Amino acid sequence: MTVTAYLALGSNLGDRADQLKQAIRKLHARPGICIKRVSAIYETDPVGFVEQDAFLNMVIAAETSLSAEQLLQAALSIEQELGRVRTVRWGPRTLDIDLLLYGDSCIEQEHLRIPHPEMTKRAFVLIPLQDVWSGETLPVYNHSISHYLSDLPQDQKGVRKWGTIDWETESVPSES
Ligand code: PH2
Ligand code: MG
Ligand code: MG
Repeated sequence: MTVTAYLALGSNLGDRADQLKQAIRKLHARPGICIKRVSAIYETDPVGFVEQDAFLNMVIAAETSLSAEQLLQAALSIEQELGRVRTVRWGPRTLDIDLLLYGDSCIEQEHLRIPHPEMTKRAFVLIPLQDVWSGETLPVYNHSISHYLSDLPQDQKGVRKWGTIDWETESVPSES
């Protein structure tokens, strides 16, 4: 049995676009994870801890035979492989991978909450999610993406299209 999961990627330290690309390639290379759709890349003003550089954010849709917990572990280990060091909460990071949706599951565990509890408040998630979302209302939340976007104050948008990523055809950066 496979499930469609949606993951949010973000980076604001180092070679941001390359780290996003490597993250997608590493996810796709894992057994049980198949990347189906990727959004455009957006440059976004930092939210929360604002004294940091702009992020690149995107959202990907993956088909997976992994459990949500296994998918989370895969995401965390890829964050580590790409040099993530956790210092300031919400602070600068080479790569952040957040699980947004896992089919229409609702999961409430200490380290794993799905749907992501903040996703409908963040334009840097909702705008790229629109690129890859094929449904109508979001599971559990039960409203459309545009409903939540129109609820956000204008000054919280701060999301500009930056480019697109060609993760399938470019060669894998060497890992020596
Ligand atoms: N991630 C955060 C905190 N703030 N701001 C933007 N623009 N993009 C992010 O991915 C982001 C953030 C915590 O994960
Ligand atoms: Mg995050
Ligand atoms: Mg995270």
